[in-house]
Amino acid sequence: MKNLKAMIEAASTIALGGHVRPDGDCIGALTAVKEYIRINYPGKIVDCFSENVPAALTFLTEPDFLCRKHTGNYGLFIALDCADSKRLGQAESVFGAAAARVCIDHHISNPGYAQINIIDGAISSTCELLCTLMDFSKMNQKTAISLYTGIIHDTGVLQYSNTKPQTLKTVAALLEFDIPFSDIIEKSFYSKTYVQNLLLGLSLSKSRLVLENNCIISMVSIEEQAAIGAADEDFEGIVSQLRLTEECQMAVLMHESKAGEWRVSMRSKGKIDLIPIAAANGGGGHRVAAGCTMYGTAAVVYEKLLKDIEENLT
Ligand SMILES: [Mn+2]
Repeated sequence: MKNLKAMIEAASTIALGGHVRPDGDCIGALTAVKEYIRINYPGKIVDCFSENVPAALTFLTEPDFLCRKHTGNYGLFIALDCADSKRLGQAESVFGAAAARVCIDHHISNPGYAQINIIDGAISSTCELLCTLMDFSKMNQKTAISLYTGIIHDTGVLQYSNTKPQTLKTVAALLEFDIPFSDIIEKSFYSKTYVQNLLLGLSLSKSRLVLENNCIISMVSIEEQAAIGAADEDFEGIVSQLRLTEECQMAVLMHESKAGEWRVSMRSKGKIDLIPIAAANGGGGHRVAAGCTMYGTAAVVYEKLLKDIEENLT
């Protein structure tokens, strides 16, 4: 950790980046680190690289949060919540060009692609991991809100099996900052727009139980998505609803983001390990939450994925 502190101190320009299709943990980690550096290391330039922030998380960000144009190479790049440098998306080249590189992550599949890798595959979230690296006495409420949001999102509001006694102790320490936790949960986790609810209804009504009820799967085409005016990020949370289906062991949501390009989100109740299924299709994630992108017609990607799942049923 001393190394990380020394690296931050040594760099005058710092870039932060997270994974493509950013979620609550990713945006929470970016905004928390940005704010923590801003208040504790005055004078540093900190630029954040990410795809667009989902609407439900914009309460964490300022309008100029994302770096649209940068000049020169950074003294330090800190990759957050990102298991693979390729998943940094457009920031991958910025990462590669930085003088020093750090990765802070909790994905078990992370090979450690930076110079300093702080990776804990057993911890709930990158935001919980950041809490072990940050000095709470040097944190402000804004930082605490970001970290809390990340932990809440990756634990499904402290519900998933990755929630440990230490997670709750960390959350208790964050609540000491008098953060509006009820509002954060409702606004960022449960609240849905009308279009998002329509999309949820469509996804549920199109779902099928397959593989002797082990798996529930739903596919939404780009035409169906367009017909209700939904965007890619409106699919957030739908696979978790599918996973609640009593009969199944795992849930899959496939949606076509471009013609012939399918984004696949998977959730398991624990028995089925999703990592090999995602890895077989160039994706990654965790044992109980993973994803990948597949290419082809609906019928082709459906058959291929079902075969991969079947091979990994125990
Ligand atoms: Mn995460």
